[in-house]
Amino acid sequence: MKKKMRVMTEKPRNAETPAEDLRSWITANDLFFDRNQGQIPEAPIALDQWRLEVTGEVKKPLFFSYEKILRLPKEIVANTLECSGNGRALLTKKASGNPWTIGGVGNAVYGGTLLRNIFDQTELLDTAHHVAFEGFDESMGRSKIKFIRSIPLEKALDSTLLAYEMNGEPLPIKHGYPLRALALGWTGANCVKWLKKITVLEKPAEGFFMDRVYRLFQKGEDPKEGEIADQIPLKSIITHPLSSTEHEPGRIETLGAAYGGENRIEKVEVSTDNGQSWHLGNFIGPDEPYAWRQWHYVWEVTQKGDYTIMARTFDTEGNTQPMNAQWNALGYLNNGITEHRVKITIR
Ligand SMILES: Nc1nc2c(c(=O)[nH]1)N[C@H]1C(S)=C(S)[C@@H](COP(=O)(O)O)O[C@H]1N2
Ligand SMILES: [Mo]
Repeated sequence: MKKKMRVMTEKPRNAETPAEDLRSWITANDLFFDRNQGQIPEAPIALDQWRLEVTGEVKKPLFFSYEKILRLPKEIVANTLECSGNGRALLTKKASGNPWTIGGVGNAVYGGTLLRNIFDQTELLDTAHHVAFEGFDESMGRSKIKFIRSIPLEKALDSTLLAYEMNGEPLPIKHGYPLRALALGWTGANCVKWLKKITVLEKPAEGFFMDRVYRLFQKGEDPKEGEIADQIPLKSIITHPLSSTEHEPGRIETLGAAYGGENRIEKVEVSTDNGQSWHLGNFIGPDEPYAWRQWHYVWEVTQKGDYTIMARTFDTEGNTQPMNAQWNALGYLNNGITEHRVKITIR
């Protein structure tokens, strides 16, 4: 199945899900996008050797065995995970990084325990403000820079899952076996895989993966001054028809997905005339917090010619997507309507 993925780099492995495989509410584990800064562990770590360390601004540092994690209250949560760089290749002005089109996103049902259940077993000190996660994956280059990321304590206590299952299977190796963090509704970089250590901090973690990347800044600006990419922005993708395809006149089933991180999706509108008129799409499939909504719109087309299809979504607070993405040096969070349009021919 791996063959179907669009591989951008093999070492480290970065590959996107083909658009046609984004038409299902659940993205199958084998088809779920791969995003790695370092090496995917070659073999699953022996569970009796694995430990999760919890340390830092806590009254009592803790160690959890896998067994002990399984004994904590279980939660099953649908979550759409997107890489901050998804859509980068669709930007009209080039930005550096992997050339994701729309397939750096997927939706899965994760089983695990809420991070707050871990902290229930110790006491957070008054100085606790951020929570850092460290994986046991090894970096690729000689740099040996560890993938360490932190999130604010509020997010950690409110809606962060430690996941050990993905779509009914043990978390696959490439997605973080045996345990990963999932800051629900936030971009992938906030969701550390192969978790081994959680450190409660006074201030955000520092280092390459906090300060140089996953921040929004312009060329020439200090990355560290840029805002951290946290929540997944409001966005819609079109998964059928695909760009540069030819179709016959008649009924065309327009398909796509809309998502917005922590925000709930209210409606989707579709345009088949390059944004001049908009029609309400219909939702299909489940409606769960943090998960995308699949939609369709049946388009009756009689005239031959070239068409530009666009989609835009609105959340329950009335927010919508920008017509054009807000460009930044590393091309993060592209949710522009124009950038995600699809051009087809009716012949
Ligand atoms: N330990 C570790 N966790 C990590 C990464 C990594 O390189 N190492 N990459 C992050 C990024 S940038 C993304 S987008 C997601 C991708 O998760 P997935 O491989 O399950 O799709 O994992 C995140 N967690
Ligand atoms: Mo990412």
